[in-house]
Amino acid sequence: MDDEWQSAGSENAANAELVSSAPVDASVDSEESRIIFQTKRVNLAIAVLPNAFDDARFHIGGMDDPRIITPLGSEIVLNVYNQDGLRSHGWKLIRRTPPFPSPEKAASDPPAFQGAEISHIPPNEQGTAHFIVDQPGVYTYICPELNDHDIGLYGIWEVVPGH
Ligand SMILES: [Cu+2]
Repeated sequence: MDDEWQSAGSENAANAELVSSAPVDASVDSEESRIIFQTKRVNLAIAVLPNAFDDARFHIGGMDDPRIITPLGSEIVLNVYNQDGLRSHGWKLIRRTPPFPSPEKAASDPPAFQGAEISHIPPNEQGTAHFIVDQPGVYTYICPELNDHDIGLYGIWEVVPGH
């Protein structure tokens, strides 16, 4: 555990680079703030970055809370790096889309797909989720931890039938 802590600095720098560049096998449309995957194996690195006023954002492919588009049936491997040094965060994909009736309601929704959830990531730690998007539709990725902020932290995830 001690070794892990000591290397956390350089690891975080490498992770920062990972989330600033375009994911493999995806096209990044920064004007529309969206990332479009063409293949059915999706590897996605997400950083949670702190904002002022106790807020945070999901940083992906150099964008904040972008729309993510994946083909139906894709197998997703997601790594979430909590780079907020003060607060715990999490990640969850839900069926509900904004506007949300209340942050609590959205946070307590079940994950849209089995495994599409990382409930608790302490400061400077990371979590992994592995799931298959086997139903087309429009979903929302959120932070389910409400101790520190409102539901401002979210983005849209679209699952589209293959071409
Ligand atoms: Cu959070």
